Amino acid sequence: MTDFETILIERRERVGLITLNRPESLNALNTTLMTEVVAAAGEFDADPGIGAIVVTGSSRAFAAGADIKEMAEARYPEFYLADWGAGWDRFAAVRTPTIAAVAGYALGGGCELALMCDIVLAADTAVFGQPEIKLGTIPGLGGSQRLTRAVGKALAMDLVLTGRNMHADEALRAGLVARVVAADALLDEALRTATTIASMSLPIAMLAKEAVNAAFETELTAGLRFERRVFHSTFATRDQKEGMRAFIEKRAATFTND
Ligand code: CO8
Repeated sequence: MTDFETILIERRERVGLITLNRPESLNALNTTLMTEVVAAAGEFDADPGIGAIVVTGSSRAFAAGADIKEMAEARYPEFYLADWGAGWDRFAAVRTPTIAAVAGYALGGGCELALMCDIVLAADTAVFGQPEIKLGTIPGLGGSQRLTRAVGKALAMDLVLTGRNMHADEALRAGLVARVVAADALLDEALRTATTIASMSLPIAMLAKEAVNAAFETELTAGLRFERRVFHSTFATRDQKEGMRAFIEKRAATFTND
């Protein structure tokens, strides 16, 4: 895999690990980092040997937001013409299941990057927030959209309008986070969860992800119909046969992504 400047990449058996690595700026999301995360996630996504992707930061910060120093003097026409930030859509569109392992600050674009992932696991040190309003701007990578769908209007408005921080326990209660663990157990927990997901049939996991995501984009009747069609389609795979036969024969299933 390509050498990167702002991230570290590892492959742990069937799990791809992306570690944001700009410690001097608390992993602020600059254009290079965006390009590199999108490239690394794209390479993992194209590799059927990878069944889940974990994105993490440091113990101090998952990411403290978009890089304020990079964008401070930008003006509307250049941002608009470049459709600045749109590259992150390619990360959000990755089909392989993704897990954000969040310790420390996940603010602004950092919180939004976590929300682009399928599962957010948090250390008890994690702090989430959308402080953009304090900088004279608003969230631009999903903080008004994915956050609102994750936690509801009341809390999203509270966070986006006051710019206050939310600790891990509140994020757990609000439904932004799936699980909170001790900080020193975070990466192990994320890798364990990713390994579990990666032990499933990859095409079935991708279909499951697509079906859950459809709940955010369709009304209920269309979503239920989509789910049923996808459920039916799983019966076209050998992995469905293997999974059900293994259950009946009281043995562990061996999936082949077929
Ligand atoms: N951008 C650039 N540099 C940063 C950022 C950032 N977001 N956050 C921290 N840094 C830098 C600091 O400037 C400092 O650098 P230096 O040592 O050179 O001064 C270094 O990281 C360490 O930071 P602090 O000294 O401030 O560390 P503290 O422990 O005192 O404070 C905080 C930590 C509370 C996290 C503090 O750094 C902070 O408030 N950071 C900014 C948080 C923020 O406002 N984030 C939102 C940014 S805007 C955004 O994310 C918009 C996303 C939408 C993108 C739209 C695309 C279309």
